[in-house]
This record gives sequence, structure tokens and C-alpha cells, in this order.
Amino acid sequence: PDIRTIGQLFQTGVLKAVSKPRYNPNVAFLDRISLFQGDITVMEVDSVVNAANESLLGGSGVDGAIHAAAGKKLYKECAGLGGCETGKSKITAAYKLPSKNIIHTVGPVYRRSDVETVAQQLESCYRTSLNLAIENNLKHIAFPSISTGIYGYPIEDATHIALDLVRRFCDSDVGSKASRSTCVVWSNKDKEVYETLIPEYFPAP
Ligand code: AR6
Repeated sequence: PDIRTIGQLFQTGVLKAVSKPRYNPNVAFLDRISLFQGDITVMEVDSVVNAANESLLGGSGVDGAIHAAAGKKLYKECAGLGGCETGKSKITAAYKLPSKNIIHTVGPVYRRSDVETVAQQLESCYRTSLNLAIENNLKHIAFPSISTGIYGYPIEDATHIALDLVRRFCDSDVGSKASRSTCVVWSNKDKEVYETLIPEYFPAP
């Protein structure tokens, strides 16, 4: 484990002051997490998550790919949503995508001067997305690596936050109903980071 990174997360208050894992070490949940390298727009899941911006009107990166693949009707639905605050999530239909729905979440623009705030906002993206999935009875959700592209969040820190939240969600009463999160990575480097960190948060029994 990258102790320094976890230490930094402790300092920022993201990982609260506990000296042992915050999850139940007796439950592995290995069937609840998976990793996929490639284009999120081809995934046949219940919901793909879009790394959007506050306007919800599209952009580049994964947002551009999702809007391009889903078609103009997605833009029309998004335009009626009145935007979305950073750290929050909203759901739409998926139109031409093979998934059933799209959950649009707005990650923070990374700010080194305020790591505590951005970490809380990033964590909130994963939490609000998973809560929306549960509310809409969506079992299998695919997450891109939110905020780590154009928004500049360091991949290791962002992955710790993502996996820690997903793992704790699996342990929670509400999250025990969700069946599966797939982390979708684009680059080989991001894949390596996830391959290294997934066993930390989802250790084999
Ligand atoms: N499938 C899976 N992952 C992808 C894909 C794809 N098709 N395309 C890119 N990625 P980013 P952000 C990866 O920049 O940092 C937009 O303009 C990418 O390699 O898409 O949250 C929005 O409108 C990276 O690892 O999202 C916002 O303005 C990850 O997805 C802003 O960018 C996220 O990169 C959001 O920036």
C-alpha cells in the first residue's frame, strides 16, 4: 500500500482517524467489484456514470464520448435538468447507449490548495451515484475514473477515494442491496493503479 498517500488522506480527513480498515474484514465482496479497460459507452450495464460538468450540457473526455454515442435526445433531457452541483449526481435515460440509464455526476476540479474539499466532493460523487442507482433499482453500475482527466485529480488519490467509498458502501445497509460496481479505466497507467489498489479494499478472504 502507498502509505504516504493514505497518510495524506488521513491528514485531509477523508480517511477518518481510525487505525484499521473501515470495512468489515470478514466479508470479501469480491463479486461486487470489477475492472474494465476500454470505452464506457459500450458497456451493457444498468447504469454508466458520466463525469460531467455543472452545466450537464456535455463537454470532452468521457462526457463527450457519452453524449456522442447516446445521441441528441440525451442533450435535450440534460438541458431540462437545470445543471448539477459539484459532488452531486442526476439520472437520465441512456438513449442509444446499451446501458439502461446514465448517472451524471460532477467531479471537482482538482485544487492542491484545498485537497480536503475536493476529496470530499469526489467521495460524494461516488456516494450520490450509488445512492441514485439503489433508488432506481439499478444493480450494475460502471464508473469512469471521475475527475482524473481534464479536472486533474491525481489518479492514485482519486482511486483510493473511489475504492474506499465503494467498499464502505458495500458494507452499508443500503449498499448491501447493490450488486456490482465496475471501474472503467482508459489508460494502462490507470489500470495498473486500480489493479494495485483493488486488493487493498477488496482483499481475498
Ligand atoms: N471511456 C472510459 N473512460 C474514458 C473515456 C471513455 N470513452 N474517455 C475518457 N475516459 P475526463 P474529468 C477517461 O476528462 O476529469 C469534460 O469536458 C479519461 O482517460 O473525461 O472528470 C466534462 O464536461 C480519464 O481517466 O473527466 C467536464 O468539463 C477519465 O475518463 C470535464 O471534462 C475522466 O476524464 C470533466 O473532467
